[in-house]
Amino acid sequence: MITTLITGANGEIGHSLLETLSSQPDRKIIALDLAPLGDALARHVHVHVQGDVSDPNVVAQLDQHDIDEIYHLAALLSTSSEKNPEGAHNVNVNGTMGLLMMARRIGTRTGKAVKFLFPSTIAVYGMKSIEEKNNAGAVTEFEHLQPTTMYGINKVYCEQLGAYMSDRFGQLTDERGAKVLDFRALRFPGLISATTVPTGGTSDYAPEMIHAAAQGKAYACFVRPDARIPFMAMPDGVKALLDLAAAPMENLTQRVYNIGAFSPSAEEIAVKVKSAFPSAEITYAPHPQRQAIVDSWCGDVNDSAARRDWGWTPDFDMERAFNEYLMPIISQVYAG
Ligand code: AKB
Repeated sequence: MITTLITGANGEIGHSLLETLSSQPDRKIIALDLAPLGDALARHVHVHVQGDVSDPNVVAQLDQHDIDEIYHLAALLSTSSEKNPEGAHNVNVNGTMGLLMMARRIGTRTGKAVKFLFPSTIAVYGMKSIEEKNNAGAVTEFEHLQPTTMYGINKVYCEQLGAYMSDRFGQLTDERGAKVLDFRALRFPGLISATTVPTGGTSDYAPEMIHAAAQGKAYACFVRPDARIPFMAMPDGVKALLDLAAAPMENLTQRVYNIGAFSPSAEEIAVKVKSAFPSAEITYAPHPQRQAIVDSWCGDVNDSAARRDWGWTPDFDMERAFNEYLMPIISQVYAG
């Protein structure tokens, strides 16, 4: 039996991950979220803790379980974090630190390394100008790490915190010399789900545009037509988390991995949306702050380390994401 904790279980990735994990045998799932879980999610979960990940009382409740792996998805996304930087720091940094300490305690108690899967983001990159962004091309994990947002700063720090705790602190303080914490991070692009719409992110214009068109609603895109960042279909995001979790430790040459799928401009997304929904009404009303955030993120990622170390390859390029995942499912969602 594998005991798995999912924080932020009610969020977009949480929904898809829970559905996928629940079909696997011998899994005890503990879900943490601020909000109650809907009936559809609750039936996949063995223990539901409702509360804030940065609350020590909540962590104390979770600590009672001998957890084998943690998918720490709870976070304030980029636009929400700009509006509430202190709250973002509390959830994104203090919440992560509390869970890392808990993982270390559990690993020490059980004598087994707790796997800690951390979704990081392309928000860790910080391009100073469009020229720098265009010249950078597909960035590796180690360049342009000067984020301009609270969220990006929180995430790049927690990547390093997790790596440090895992490589040094986790081992040195365990009397048996055993490894007690196994931290692994993925830098996610903007994720697009057919069944849920994100809130509080800055890559939200792509899913918002698609879901608006599917409902016959007009959409004013909050970035310029030429804005370009990497995106990925949600099933590939979940696959990446599970594949990284399953990779043998000895194959991993780094703690943090880029993963890529496709990198369209907002206009290229709009063209695809209009070909699927010919009556879609899409206009552009760039929001200065949100546009600046998207301009600061990379236009593409180099994910060759993930491909080499744990066999990462996306199932969905843009064509397949639209034709075989988004369009068939989204039409059903709104028809229902
Ligand atoms: C956001 O827009 O904040 C997120 C992200 C790219 O990490 N979707």
